[in-house]
Amino acid sequence: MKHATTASVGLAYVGPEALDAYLAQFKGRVLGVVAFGKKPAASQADYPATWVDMPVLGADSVFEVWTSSEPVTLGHESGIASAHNGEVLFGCVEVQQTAGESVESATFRAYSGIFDFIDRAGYSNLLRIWNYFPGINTNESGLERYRSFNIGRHEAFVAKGRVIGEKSVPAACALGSSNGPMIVYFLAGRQAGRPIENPRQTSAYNYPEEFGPRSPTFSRAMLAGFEHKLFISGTASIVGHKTLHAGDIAKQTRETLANIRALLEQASPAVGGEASRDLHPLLKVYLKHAEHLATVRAQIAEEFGTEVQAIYLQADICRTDLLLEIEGVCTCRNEK
Ligand code: 3EB
Repeated sequence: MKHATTASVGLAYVGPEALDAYLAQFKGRVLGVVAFGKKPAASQADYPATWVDMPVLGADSVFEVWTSSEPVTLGHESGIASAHNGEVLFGCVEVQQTAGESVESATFRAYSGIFDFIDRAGYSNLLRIWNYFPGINTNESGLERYRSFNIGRHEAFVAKGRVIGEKSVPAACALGSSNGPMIVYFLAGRQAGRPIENPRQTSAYNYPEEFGPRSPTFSRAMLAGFEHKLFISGTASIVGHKTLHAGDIAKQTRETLANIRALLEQASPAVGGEASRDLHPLLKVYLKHAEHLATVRAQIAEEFGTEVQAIYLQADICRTDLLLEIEGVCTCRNEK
């Protein structure tokens, strides 16, 4: 791949004690900050910032910090706080479900607003999107909230002229938070990325109807041009379209890591043939049960080494038989 790109994007998971110093290094170049765990003190942040009410395992809180190699331009419109650097735009939005409103409708509103905004801003390619909302497995008016979310998301893609399929669905994840509004944040590019599917798994947009009236709209991974970032979607113990190893955390972890390994293998020719074992993803691990932390941490260290950077959060997963989900971000240094 050849890239005319100059601006690049950085990611770090930073503890509260180190946050101020870290941000000071990136003055004017912070794309966005997402807090997890304990609610952060109100700040007059001059960058997009949001908070997800989701417990961090082994710490009170952690901050996901997206930075830019170039100065960013800030924006705030249609409820979307944003920052962009000429190559990529970070945006975040808090979505309030109004009284009597379905998750489907709130999601449709949020996604339609995001598509309108990124189209106007000139960053029309959604690359990676994170979705967090409470009660993801709860039934509401006869439908699970995750399934209702999937309908609203799908309908917004269609309404805003996005073709659903290989070329134009972002990498994503959707997890259950403890409380609060739906939080959606995203990275969008001036250039399209390259979506990557997993040969071990049915593409999510082709899931059979037993998983809901509308399929989830995401790719398994997305390779973006700016400094060769590989965004690995939330990945779980699914082979084909079926959940495997219900009730067994060790086996689900092994299967999930096999899926991530398969995605790294798929991506490696596209990143200049960098061997998959040379790709070191930063990981964000969601566990349904806090008591599984030690088991999962040990298996991740076995797969990626003890130096692996990973944060652990406690979340509901979108299928009730899944005990964990893992997402990742890799920076691939080789160029072709
Ligand atoms: C799966 O593979 C597990 O709905 O955006 C993973 C990543 C999952 C993203 C989403 C859901 C989503 O189907 C769940």
